[in-house]
Amino acid sequence: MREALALERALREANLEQELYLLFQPQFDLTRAKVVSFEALARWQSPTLGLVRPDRFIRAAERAGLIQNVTRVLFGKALDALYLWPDEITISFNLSAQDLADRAFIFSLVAQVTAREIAPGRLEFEITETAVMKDIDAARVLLENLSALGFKIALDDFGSGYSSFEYLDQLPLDKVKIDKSFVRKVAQSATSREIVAGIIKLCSNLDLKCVLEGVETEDEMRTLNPLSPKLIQGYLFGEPMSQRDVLGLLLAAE
Ligand code: G
Ligand code: G
Ligand code: G
Ligand code: MN
Ligand code: NA
Repeated sequence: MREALALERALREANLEQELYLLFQPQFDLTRAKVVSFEALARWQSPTLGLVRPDRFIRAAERAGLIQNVTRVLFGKALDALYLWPDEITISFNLSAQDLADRAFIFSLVAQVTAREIAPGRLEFEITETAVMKDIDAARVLLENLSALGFKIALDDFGSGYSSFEYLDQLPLDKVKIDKSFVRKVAQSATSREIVAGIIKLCSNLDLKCVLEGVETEDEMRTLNPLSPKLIQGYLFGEPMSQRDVLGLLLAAE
């Protein structure tokens, strides 16, 4: 509790523009053998607390009523990064439950994209089931608006928590990201293997892209290969990296 309050206080006093930054993790297309996208992953370098991970400070920001400031700053940085990437490379940006609950706020992000003349199709919003669960009708309408504008929508952490197939049916999704806990279990469990194979097949039938998250080793990749995955995000293909490293990687791939 004390720690949580300390976190909120440090966040209130933070210079967000200076202390927040993004790392970018590649999504690799196995069939084309190249990186096609990066997920933006937030970091907070606090002068008092050191490096804080997003699973701690995003929730703290929500409690402190600061999440919109945090998201606005991060989104600006995501657009800065994207601006320097080749047109065919896209970026995924995570939205929190509170971000998604405020329609006007989401449209202020859209306005940032429009003002900078960035094609909406280069941006994918990652949402989680917990974020849409509270009011699925409101979430659906908002996501349909974003989708109609050309933005892509990905359902994150699929298979964990309160996963429901209803979301696949109700939401205008472009992509499903299979939670890394599944990839971890595939080597040990025939059941997990069948579940992952089933989700990949289902996505294919529904015309949804499907990303396997958290692939760390060649061994895991060998176990996964028979399931014909197309998109991978995991340490084996690249850890979250700085914009400088992204640009180096993209240049080397040309
Ligand atoms: O990169 P890392 O493993 O520390 O990320 C932990 C969690 O934080 C992930 O579930 C990710 O979705 C979330 N996260 C990372 N960056 C952001 C962000 O910019 N906004 C929000 N809302 N969540 C983020
Ligand atoms: O597109 P325009 O002619 O307004 O760009 C003017 C200058 O500002 C260009 O040199 C361009 O590099 C820079 N610029 C415009 N928008 C962005 C952006 O979103 N991110 C970054 N990093 N630079 C931008
Ligand atoms: O938003 P989401 O929860 O999907 O964020 C992805 C998280 O997973 C990030 O925090 C990222 O650092 C982490 N991650 C990405 N690839 C791997 C991996 O191969 N192994 C593990 N353990 N974590 C990963
Ligand atoms: Mn994510
Ligand atoms: Na995930």
